[in-house]
Amino acid sequence: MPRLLVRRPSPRLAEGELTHIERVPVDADLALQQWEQYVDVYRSRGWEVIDIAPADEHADGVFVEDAVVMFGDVAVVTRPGADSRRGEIETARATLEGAGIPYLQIAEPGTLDGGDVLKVGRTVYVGRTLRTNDAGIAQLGDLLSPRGWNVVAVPVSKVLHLKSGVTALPDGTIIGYEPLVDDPRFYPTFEGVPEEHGTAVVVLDEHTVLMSSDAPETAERFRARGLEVVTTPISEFEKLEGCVTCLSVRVRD
Ligand code: CIR
Repeated sequence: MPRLLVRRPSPRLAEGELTHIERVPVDADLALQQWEQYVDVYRSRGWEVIDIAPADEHADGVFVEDAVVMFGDVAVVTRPGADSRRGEIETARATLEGAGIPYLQIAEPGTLDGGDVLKVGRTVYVGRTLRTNDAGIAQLGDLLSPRGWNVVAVPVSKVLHLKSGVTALPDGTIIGYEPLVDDPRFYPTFEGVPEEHGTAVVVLDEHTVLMSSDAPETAERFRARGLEVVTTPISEFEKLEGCVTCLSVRVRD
């Protein structure tokens, strides 16, 4: 059974980091409701949900993808690039230990946010951003090459994380909203989408993707390709530069 690691939003969510967008008020109750709906999408499809211990002192702790990335059945625990987020990894590590998931660790001076990591087959694109530095990318390469993964660094300057700009469909097509992508030529199969919030999809299975309900035209386009598209509202997280990928870590069988 696939497993999903999540962490409930902190009551301080509205104080989360912002880099590329203006701060607007966040509705904490609505955020909690949206988070519960997001988790239910997976639960109703048979995923086992594992809660990482709350870390309410970390406003951005709900964005667990930044702390842990899965590579097959091994996890990499990151060293988040923002000082305010570095403490999130302790509880994440404890959860991995409790769940019996082996992990590797990014260490100083490396920094890496999981939002900068996009896996397509055995290729691992890693965004070089304000959060992920060259040492972090080099360490990831050293950890993963012996395990058969090919790490490719890509420039990202217009959005917070690589996956704020591009993600991949089940067939490996890389999709992105072009105004937010530094250079689509880095990706062998790039296809543009018409909406900013249409850039992020989570592959639920070979035929199904999960995406924000704020990109209806993009959802229609994916349906026209024969995909099942599940949408969920995540407006309160989008106000903090979060997207549909970053609210969970997917541990697949
Ligand atoms: C941050 O700036 O770290 C949070 N406000 C948003 C993190 C979103 N994470 C992601 O896209 N992987």
